[in-house]
Formats: sequence, structure tokens, C-alpha cells
Amino acid sequence: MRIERFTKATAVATVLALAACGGGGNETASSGGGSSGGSSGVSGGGSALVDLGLSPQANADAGSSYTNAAPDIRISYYFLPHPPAGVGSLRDAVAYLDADGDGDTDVFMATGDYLLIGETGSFLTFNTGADIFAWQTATPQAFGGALPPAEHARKSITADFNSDGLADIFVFDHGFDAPPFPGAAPKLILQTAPGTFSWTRMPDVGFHHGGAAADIDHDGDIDIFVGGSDPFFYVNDGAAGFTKATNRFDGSMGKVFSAELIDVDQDGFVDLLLGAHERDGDRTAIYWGSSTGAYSVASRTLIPAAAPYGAVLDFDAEDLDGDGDRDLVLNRTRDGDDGPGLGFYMGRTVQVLLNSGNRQFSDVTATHVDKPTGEPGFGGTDWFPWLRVQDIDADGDLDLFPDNLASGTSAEATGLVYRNDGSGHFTLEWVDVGLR
Ligand SMILES: [Ca+2]
Ligand SMILES: [Ca+2]
Ligand SMILES: [Ca+2]
Ligand SMILES: [Ca+2]
Repeated sequence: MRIERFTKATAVATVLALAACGGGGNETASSGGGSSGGSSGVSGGGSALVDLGLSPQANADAGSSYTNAAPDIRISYYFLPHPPAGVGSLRDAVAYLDADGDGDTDVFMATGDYLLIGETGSFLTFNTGADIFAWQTATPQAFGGALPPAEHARKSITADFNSDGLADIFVFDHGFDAPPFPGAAPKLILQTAPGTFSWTRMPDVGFHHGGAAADIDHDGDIDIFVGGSDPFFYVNDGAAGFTKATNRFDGSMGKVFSAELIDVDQDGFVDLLLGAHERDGDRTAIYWGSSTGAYSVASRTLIPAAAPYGAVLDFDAEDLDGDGDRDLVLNRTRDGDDGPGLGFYMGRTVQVLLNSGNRQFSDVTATHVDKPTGEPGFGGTDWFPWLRVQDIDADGDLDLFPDNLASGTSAEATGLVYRNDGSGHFTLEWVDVGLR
């Protein structure tokens, strides 16, 4: 199978601001990009929020699922070795981790099938050392003899949830993807010793489409945001015992299909980036972390809508233009049906916003990002589950590229790279790497 190898992104330096913004500021909208001025689609009110009186952290992103989602390899999901039977066909919920303690990057995939009633097995593929991946017959034993189940897994994340130094996995599974959307349970998969895992279903069933993990309450363990029709936090007790909490964010957030936890403004408090379907009135926004340890609509920055690509699939926040602050990249697809070939979850765009300070961002997509007119197959239906922001050409700046090296069903995603010129201008290049 084909693999690309490169160095991990270097995180921008963390700068601590002495004065923590504890919320209460007016909502600010970033400029440009044709933000729709319609109703917010969110309702007021919400549960009483905690005020934990936190101090800023030197590195609020330490151990977060976002930090762990920049592996040193890029692979084809579809060419991964997997068990001969029993696993599903879905390939969105990928996780990268050292799953056997040998220091290289292994790949976990939670699966399921589209419109499946029931569950399939997930799989774990081991890097044998030279970036050659192999299914190992011992893998079911790695999971105690039973592969972690999935109905329609949408996102897997890695973090050390039980604070033992080994990477664990959490799977967001939204279940059957049609009315009445009965939902599914998230799966917690703990690496109890190198190469040995134990998994459990979490008790809260729902349409869990996305989420992220970071230490939101500064007590040294990694907490989880669970996005869906009814989002909530799992607050960690330090040993991967989780308590469902709804008092850590404002109830006006509405539904959430995509989420990341990143300290975007580098003030020592991790921020919550949320998106769903803009066509339905869902606002794409950054909810600013603060000393309270809670997130509120009263302290958020809106990200301009990007119709017709109103379904936000993925967020990244890295320094794209080399000025030391974190800029934004959003991976999007269509959030409604605009006709034949232009349907729901068809096509894609990459939205880029540069940080202009004071929690404001300028949408430079129109001027800084190549239009994909020269891309073979453009106008087709592909969308990227995940976009990565790393220096793929080793020239010192951060480039944009789909995580998957090939879609398996189309050549569109194959070898696609938005190459940075160092100033945050991206040139689209399509490299035929021969995967079909
Ligand atoms: Ca915590
Ligand atoms: Ca922050
Ligand atoms: Ca920047
Ligand atoms: Ca580069």
C-alpha cells in the first residue's frame, strides 16, 4: 500500500495573556465571506453555568484530541489490511495511535455500514515498523476477543483518558442515519497495557456525530465534548470515569455535528469550535474558553457562513501565514439538496480565515485559496471526512490536504494538496499517486 511520511506540525508557541477574558463580551462576527445575517436559529436561556475560577494553563492543548490528530503518516483508508470478515465498510472514524508500544503509528478504524441496523466490528491495523501495515491475527485478543462494535461510527479520537501514559480511543457513533435517528452509544476503548485494550459502551445514546477532548477544567485529566442533537460534556474523574455534565455550556448552542477543542487565541483556556448545518440556522462559531470552565453564546465569535457548503466537517487552527497567531481552516460540504449532483453531502470547499487579533478573523478564501477548477473530477460528489494542516512538502510552512490518501471509490481525493507559499496563499496541486 502507498504511504507518505513526513514530520509532524510544529505547534505555534503558546502565549499566555495575564488578563483572562471571563466572557460577557458582545458577540463578534468575523469579516468577509458573505456571512448570512439571518436569524441565529438558537434559542435563549440554558442551564446555569459553573464558574470554576480557573487559572490559565501554559499549554491548554496538551494531551487534547486535536493535538493527537496530526500523525506522521498519510495512508489510504481503503487499502488498510483488515480482518477478512465482520468489519463494516464505513471509513470516516479513523484514529492514529501507538497501539502496541513500539513507538510507531498504528491505525484504528471504527466502522459500521450506511443504514445498518445492528453493528459491525471495528479494526486495528498495526504498523510493522517500516510503515507496512498488517492485520495481526492476535488483534481480537488485543480487544479481549471481541472487536469494538460500531453502527455508523463518524469520528474516533485519541487521548490518554485514564492518565496511565498510554493512548486510548473514544468513538462517536451516530447510529442509523435516517428517521427516527435512534442514535447509538459512544464507545470508550482504553489501552490497559501496550497492545491490550478494553472497551465499553457509554450509557448515553444519541446522534453523536462529532466531538473532541481536552482538559477543560484544568484538573489534569482529559474531558470529552460529545456533539449531536443534544450535546454535552463528559467530565473525567482522572481514571476515565466520566460524569455527564450540561452545566459547562450554554443551552443555546443547539445541535452540533462537528467540534474541536483548541486554544485558538492562546490565552491558556481551550476554546470550543462548533458547527452543524448553516442552512438550518446553525451558526458556526468559536466559543471562547475562560476562567469559568464553561462556554457561552455570550462569548463567541461567529465564522462566516459559506453557502452552499454549510455543513462543517472539520476545524483546524494553526499559524498559516507565519505571524505567530493561529488562523482557521474549515472543511465543508453541501448541507442541503440543490439539484441533481448537487445534493446533501456532495462537493466540498476549504474555507481559510486569517487571525486579525482580538478574536476576529478575516475570511480570505476568495483571494488566498485556489479554486479547484483544474482538479480532475471537480464537480463530482466527493467530500473529505478530515482535512489536515501539516507541512507535507517540508518547506517550513503548513499545507492543507485530505487525511485519506485515496477515497477508494473515486480518484478525486487522491494526492490533493493545497500548498502554502508561506504567507497563507494556497495553490491547489493534484498529484496522481497511482492509487485506483
Ligand atoms: Ca479535566
Ligand atoms: Ca482560548
Ligand atoms: Ca497567523
Ligand atoms: Ca509546506
